[in-house]
Amino acid sequence: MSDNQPCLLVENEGPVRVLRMNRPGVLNAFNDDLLIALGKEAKAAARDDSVRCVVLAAAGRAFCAGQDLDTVKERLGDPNAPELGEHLRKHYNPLILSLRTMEKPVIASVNGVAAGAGCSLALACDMRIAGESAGFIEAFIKVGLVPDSGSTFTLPRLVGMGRAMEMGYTGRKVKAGEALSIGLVNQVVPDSELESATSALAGRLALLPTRAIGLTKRAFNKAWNADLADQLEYEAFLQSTAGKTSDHEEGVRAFLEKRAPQFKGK
Ligand code: T3D
Repeated sequence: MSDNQPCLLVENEGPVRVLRMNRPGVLNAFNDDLLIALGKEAKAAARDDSVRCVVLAAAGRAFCAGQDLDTVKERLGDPNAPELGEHLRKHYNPLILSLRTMEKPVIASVNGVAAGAGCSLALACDMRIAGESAGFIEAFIKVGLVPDSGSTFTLPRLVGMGRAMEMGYTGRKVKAGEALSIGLVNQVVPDSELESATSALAGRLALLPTRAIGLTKRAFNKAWNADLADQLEYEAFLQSTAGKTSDHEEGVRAFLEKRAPQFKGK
């Protein structure tokens, strides 16, 4: 909670579920309440068939400043405090896995700085749309830690190992323009247009064949570690499933009847 406000706001825009982090006074740094709420709502959105796109967004001038360092201060010197690895296993890792495996599109709407695990959270989403004042900081090194919450996995796959190592070693801020040029974000828009541009993108994605998007996500996830023969076989397996969906039938009929398709996500 911040000032008796919920630390996470859950908003529905038709088939789009917006999960908005709401601790603006500390740049939406993660305390346990926020991590638990995000983990719970990510799972709920994944299960809810009426939700066809999920947006992670944030209140105030930043996206998320990573782990709340005030809670870390409380742990310093306390031999009974939860060990960092255990804290990751309990809270961060399940959240990142939920986002990466959820069979619907997940967008990060990055309104300002995304630092440490906040940067990892944005990287775990399927796409990133950023305001001009957004910045990405692998801040872990500044507090003597290693990138976690999936950054060592997602970052080199997005920008290449050399750039990922530079970001991880130095913790320098990559601003929105550079982030776009190196493939870290999909789109940069003026800050004042971030909400409307995010809604437009999410709304478009939510009207597409959601089952096929979910299967596409599975295929891309597996391809990151697969060999070609295995991946070809996996594509064939997934296509058998996609080919049985009503959205596939609707897409083909709409094409032949020269009309816009009405996908239902089934
Ligand atoms: O614990 C585990 O389980 C391990 C997991 C670790 C994962 C991690 O995320 S480690 C990395 C933690 N995050 C950081 O190290 C980032 C710390 N923050 C910053 O470096 C800067 O705040 C930013 C670069 C993000 C933004 O700078 P700036 O100048 O725009 O804002 P600011 O003035 O520094 O911050 C504004 C307020 O937010 C300020 O509070 P105040 O002075 O107004 O009362 C600041 O203390 C607070 N804040 C910012 N980040 C955090 C924070 N408070 C607690 N924890 C934070 N991470």
